[in-house]
Amino acid sequence: MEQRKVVVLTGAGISAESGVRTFRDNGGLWEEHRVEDVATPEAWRHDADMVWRFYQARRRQLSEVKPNEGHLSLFRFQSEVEHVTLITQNVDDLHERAGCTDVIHMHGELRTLRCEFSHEREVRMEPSDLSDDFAYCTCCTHQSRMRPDIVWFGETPMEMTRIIEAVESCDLFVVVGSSGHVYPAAGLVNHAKHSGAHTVLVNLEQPANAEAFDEVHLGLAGELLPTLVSTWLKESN
Ligand code: BV8
Repeated sequence: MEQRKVVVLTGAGISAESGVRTFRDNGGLWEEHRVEDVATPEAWRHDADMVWRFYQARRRQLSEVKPNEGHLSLFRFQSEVEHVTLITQNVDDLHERAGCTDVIHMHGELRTLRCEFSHEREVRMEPSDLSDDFAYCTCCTHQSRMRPDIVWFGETPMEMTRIIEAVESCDLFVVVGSSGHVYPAAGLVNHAKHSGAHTVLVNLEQPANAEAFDEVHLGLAGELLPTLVSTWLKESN
């Protein structure tokens, strides 16, 4: 039997049990900041220092958190089934640290910074890169300031062509830990359904786009995913 093609899309909820704050839960990241004050190009133009400090604090936090059972279950899934495309809205590196490869970070990454002049990106996680002072590129003759390598509101998500291709050709589409508020990520389930995929949601509570899913599992990703992945592995092999 031809192996199933699987796409998994994760959101902040899969990193919550690792101690990475989500966006819209109580105590979430956005509670201290209005989204439009921080995660937009306008905010960067208006008050780069404040935006920089917001992201530097989250970049420094990466060394304090580690993958949880949810990340490790998805690694097991990706390592045992040939066609698993892992797309994440998250900007942390916990999927990679759990062993996953070729992770599509559609909203960017905290590990890398982007030169404002050349738009080249490089991993910059040395201690000297993590202070509240701006970082400067190594690609230009006259060093340019670097910006967070993050997709802000109003900016185009990364690798959308590849994402749409994968979502429209998969048999199983799984979303883990997302509130379904942010587009185009929250609309990917509709592309999957339209193409005939079976759609599954694993989330702590009903998200905004719950009605789009064939199957809904409410609970903690770290508790639900180990069993669900075992079920999906049996179905796939
Ligand atoms: C774009 C930056 C054009 C990085 C982020 C009006 C209507 C509809 C759309 C729009 C509109 N006006 C503007 C838009 C577009 C806009 C948008 O969607 N706005 C929303 C707010 C209305 N989108 C954009 O601007 C995007 N760009 O549209 O460009 C385009 C379109 C198509 C093709 C080409 C071009 C850019 C969006 C990216 C913005 N950047 N982040 C950063 O700072 O981190 S978005 C931000 O929210 C994060 O990246 C995060 O990924 C994303 C979504 O949040 P979630 O991951 O879902 O997290 P959240 O806290 O919301 O939910 C967590 C969930 O987990 C909860 O449900 C909770 O119950 C659950 N949970 C918690 N703990 C657990 C758990 N589940 C399981 N286990 C647990 N333990």
